[in-house]
Order: sequence, then C-alpha cells, then structure tokens
Amino acid sequence: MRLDVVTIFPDYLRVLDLSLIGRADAEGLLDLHVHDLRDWTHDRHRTVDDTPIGGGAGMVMKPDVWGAALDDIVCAALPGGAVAKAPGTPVAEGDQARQEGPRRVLVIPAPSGEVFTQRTAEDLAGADQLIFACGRYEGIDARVGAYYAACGVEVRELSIGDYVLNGGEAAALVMIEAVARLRPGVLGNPESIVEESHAGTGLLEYPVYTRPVAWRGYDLAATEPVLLSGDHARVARHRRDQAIARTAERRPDLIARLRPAELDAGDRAALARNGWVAPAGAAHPVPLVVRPAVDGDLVALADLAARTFPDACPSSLTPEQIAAHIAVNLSPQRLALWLEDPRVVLTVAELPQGLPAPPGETDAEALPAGALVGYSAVVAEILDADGALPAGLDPRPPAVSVPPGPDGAQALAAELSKVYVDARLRSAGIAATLLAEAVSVVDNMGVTALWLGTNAANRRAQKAYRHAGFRKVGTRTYEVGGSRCRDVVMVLHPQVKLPRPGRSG
Ligand code: 6GU
Repeated sequence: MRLDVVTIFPDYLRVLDLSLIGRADAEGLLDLHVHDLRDWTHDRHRTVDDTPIGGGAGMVMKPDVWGAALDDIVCAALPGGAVAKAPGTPVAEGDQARQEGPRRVLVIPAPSGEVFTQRTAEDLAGADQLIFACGRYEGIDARVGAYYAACGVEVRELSIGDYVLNGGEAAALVMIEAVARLRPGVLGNPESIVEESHAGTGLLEYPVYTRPVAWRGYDLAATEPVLLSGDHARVARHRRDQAIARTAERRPDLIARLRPAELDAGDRAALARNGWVAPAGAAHPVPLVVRPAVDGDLVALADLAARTFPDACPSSLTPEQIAAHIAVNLSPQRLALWLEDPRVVLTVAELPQGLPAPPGETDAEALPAGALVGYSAVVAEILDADGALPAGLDPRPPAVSVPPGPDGAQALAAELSKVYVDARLRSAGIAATLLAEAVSVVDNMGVTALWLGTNAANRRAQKAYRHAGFRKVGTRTYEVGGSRCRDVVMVLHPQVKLPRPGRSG
C-alpha cells in the first residue's frame, strides 16, 4: 500500500518513522511518502492560502497549489508498476466512472467530514494508495475535492471526531495508524485485532488484567475468580458480560445498534441486567427499566397480570376457570392492596421508549412508550398490627424450611408470588432480571427462605428459577378456578450463597 501525505508541516509526520508504521515502511510493507505542499508553489512567498471569497474569518487553502500537487501524486507509480493517467477533464455527473486499475483514495481530513470509524479503516485498508491532503486554516477550497471526485478519483472527507484540531495532520496520523495496522504483516499478533473494541462484535472491549493477581488492595482472586478458574467457557461468558455492561454504561448508542439475532441467551440476560431488552424478532435492543411499582401503574399492571397469567396455566384448565382465578387473585383491588402493603414488594419491567413492531409487521405489534412488559410480586410472611398475614399469601408448604439468618438473625419466609413476562418478550432476559431484583430485595428485607410454587408441567419456568438459584424441595396442590393443579415447590435461601450451577444444572 502506498501512503502519501501532503502538508505544509512535513516534520509533523516524522512520528510515522517510529513504531510499527516505520518498521512496516522499512520492511516494504508500506510505501510512505510525505510531501511539502509548498514545493508546488511558484511565487516568492510560497503562498498556499488566501482570504475566503464571500468574506469571513481566517484563510482558505488555494485550489491551484493543491491541484498541482495532487495531479502529480494521484498518478504516482505504485509498487505494482501501474501508472495512472492524469486526471484530465471532469466528466459530467452521472457518468463518473471510477478510474480503472489500482484503487486510489484521496482522503481530506476535515472536522466537517463523515466520521472515521473502524469500518472506514477496514474499507481503506483495501486500497492500493491513500493520499492524505492535510489542510490548515479554514480548510481547502471545496473545488479541489469536487474536481478529483469528478475525475473518477475516490474522495473521502473524513473527521476523526466531534472536536476541532488546527489542521488535518494529527487526524491523518490517527487514520494512518488505524488503517496500517490492519494490513497483513504490520501488526505483530493478528488475533488481537479480532477481540478489540469496535472489531466485529459492536461492543467495547472487556477490562483486562495481568499479574500480580493482588495489587494495591485489588485482589482478582476475590473480585474476578472466574478469570482464575481455568474454565474457558465461563471466562468467555464472563468477559462478554463485562463487555456488554461496559458498553451499556459508556456507549449506549452501540447497544442500540446491536442485532438481536446475533445475541445468545447469556447476552440477552446481560443486556437486561444493564437496562436493555433484545427481543428475538426486533430490529434492535430497546431500553428496559426494572423499578418498584407505583400507584400510577395499577391499571396497566392489572392488564398485564390478566394477560400473562393464562400463558403459565396447564392446558387442562378452561378459559372460564382461568378468568375466575384472575378475577379474585389478580384483580385491580388485589393489586391495589399490594401496592399499599409494605410487606409486599411489587416490581415492574417497563419499556420507557416502547418497542417498534418487528420488521415486516404492522404497527399493531408495536408497544407504546412506557409499556409494562413484566412484573414480580414478593409477599413476606409478616403479621400486621391486627395479627393478619398479607392478602394473597399462599399457605407455606411444609417442605419449605425457614432457617435463622446469620448471627442468629430472625427466620423470615416470603413467597415469590408472581413473576410474569409478556409473551412477546420471552427469552429476552426480563424474567431473570426480575428474579435477580426480587432476590436482592428479599435479601435486604432479611428473608431467609424465599419460596414459590410453579406448575409442574411448566419446565421453562422451573429452569429459569433453577438458574436464579432456586432448588426444588417438594410439591403442592394449587387451585385455579376450582380446579386442582400440581405445583412444584422451590426455595432459595438468600443468605446462603449457592455454588454456581454447573452445565448439568
Ligand atoms: Cl480530520 N481535521 C481537523 N482540523 N479537525 C478535526 C478533524 C479533522 N477531525 C476532528 N477534528
């Protein structure tokens, strides 16, 4: 690849002789030429600029000087031996054929250009010649770029970011380094290109560590035990989770551009933990908020509860039986009681910006801003002043043991009464996030046994609970609209941290 840089400060580009680029030049992997623009001036003062036509501050670089320089450089011999013809006369718009032969790109660094990204670097790395026309002052007369584009030269005006430099030299250095390291042989270890930020994954890179394991109070054995486990699959999952968390924190714009089809269940769960939901059919992830329910949620919550309950019922139940159950146990009155009761923790999952309809679907499939798409209810077994338990608390099955807390703290049981997610947002990590939130809430309440009953036939629910740390301890019967159903009873002891479940569950 031939690199030409035209500037009025050739010394500025001296740093290119150092480091990888210099070595690549010396080894013939790159063919680097830095030119002084003033070599193409003809007046005594070697003038390169003039005042702006139309008035205004600053100076503009002269098109005649740039034209003389670029005419020479655009037809320079390339290592392959090809010599281009002189640009000649511009062709009419519409039949601007690209020049045949080697791919030569004229790059004009300018804060008003398109933003240079890793994609741009990858594209430019495929060219045979890159010519950087570094402007100073207010920039280069706009006809220069227009002329070479009209002659069939590929012209790219590129900015390296939303800030202003005094000239294009520093920006050219940045672009050259980003492009050159993608060329074969320039970088020492080609694999390190694959994992780094902005390469293919669309995520920022995860944090990295090296020895010593403990340094100035930061002990990786305590904070990052997975990295020391030697379990490659777990290390990869952990790093990807960290990449997702970091990207959500620092570059939400990148999260909003991810493609859900390229995300696995672990990615979705990590996204949901970090405030995003990526439904399988959607074009892109959308923001997700998991928060305590408030009075204003009542109507939407009752609607969500009525909509999601039937999905979790065994097929043996009739619609009438299900409706009868909802009318009693998930009525707006019951939910209103829960909202007021400090012994009940109601959590909702909200899409603050809604969810656009999946590509190819009608707007009827879209969800509006503020839509509630999931909720959980935790009911603690605490008597009120009248000696009564909270409304809707199921009898605790005998299989559930309630141990005292650490240091002899009081034993306290709570029922995870509900965890429901809108069927359209299944497998998007919302249930796992609601569960994690519920566990953290009851942990803070001093609950020592969080138990639940879930339909024995509902395997996916049991699996999700197992993933959240629940273990099966027995069964119970549960009435839905007068019909007896068999439930599995599962328990989690928040104070006792379980070992991570292995592959076999
Ligand atoms: Cl390419 N040039 C200048 N002068 N300022 C910039 C820039 C380029 N990119 C960001 N700021």
